[in-house]
Amino acid sequence: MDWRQKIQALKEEISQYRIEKKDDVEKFRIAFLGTKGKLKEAMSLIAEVPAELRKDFGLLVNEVKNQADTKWNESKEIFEHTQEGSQVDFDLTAPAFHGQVGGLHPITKTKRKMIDIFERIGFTIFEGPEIVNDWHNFTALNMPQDHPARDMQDTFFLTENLEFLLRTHTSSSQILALETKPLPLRIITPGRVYRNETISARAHCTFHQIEGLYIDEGVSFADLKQCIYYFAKEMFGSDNIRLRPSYFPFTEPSAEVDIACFICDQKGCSVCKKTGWVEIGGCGMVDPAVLKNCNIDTEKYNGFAFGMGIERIAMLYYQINDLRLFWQNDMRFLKQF
Ligand code: 2U9
Repeated sequence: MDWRQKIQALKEEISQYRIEKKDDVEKFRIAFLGTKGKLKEAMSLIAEVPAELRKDFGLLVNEVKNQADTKWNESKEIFEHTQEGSQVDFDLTAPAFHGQVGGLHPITKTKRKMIDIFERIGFTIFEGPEIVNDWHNFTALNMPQDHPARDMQDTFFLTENLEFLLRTHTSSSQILALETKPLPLRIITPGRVYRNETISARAHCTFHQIEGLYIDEGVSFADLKQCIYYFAKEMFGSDNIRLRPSYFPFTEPSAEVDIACFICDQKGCSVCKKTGWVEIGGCGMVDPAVLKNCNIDTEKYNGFAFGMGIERIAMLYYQINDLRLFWQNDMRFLKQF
């Protein structure tokens, strides 16, 4: 054994030494730190060390001395109040077991990642209540009385008169912000929403959305497009997206946003249903009727809005094919994130 191996062995011996009762503390000191102890012995190894390595030797011996000092001091503290000779049946100087720590749910992780992206371009978070009235969820959003989303079958109404309900989208929070916050306004509204759907691999009665709203003077569709491009690039690493004309009562013009399928590289797969494109959300210029409902001067202000389902983004990001997995709390699934 050369000097390095001998010091290494001493290090190991110190760490393995079991101090189980008060007497062992003094025994440990004598064995390692005493005037005839093993550290003194180790120091005499210097005779074997070539001159150019003596600095390394000094550092190593010092490290071992500190290790022995720490173990001795900690043990002294532990056994300070115990009787001479009293014994415990476990090693109080052994390193502590740190146990298992939990992790964040994939929906929380996706939500935080999405929020980070929008915060970087000036959006701030606005959170509204989950129980809302008809005005905030439907009427102010230009949804006529006969709009299908108002159907009793689709919405969880809370009162017989259909006045209060569980929000079906976070747009209700956007209305609240428009009514209460000064302009210009640039907000995102992350949160849970409720729809009376049959639970399947693709639908659930509750899910999460992030909607965005930007109201200022002279906002253009090009601003909206850049915002969506930025999100797609930051979230999925690609801004190969397309906007498909669509219809929503609260935006005009409206569009659905698709991203080029990165799972099959647009060759056609089950995720993009062989179309090469996957939908990630919807957007549009806020309909002036909605702004008027919130007493906003539409001669001066206009803006854009967008909406996305967090589960949908998480499914694409992590390549998960069944929405129900998010709710089952199966550790085999959750441990993967
Ligand atoms: C105000 C004005 C306009 C929010 C918008 C969408 C388009 C949209 C869906 C995406 C997937 C809902 O979760 S989803 O099913 N959303 O397509 N949402 S524009 O428009 C607003 C919101 C508030 C005052």
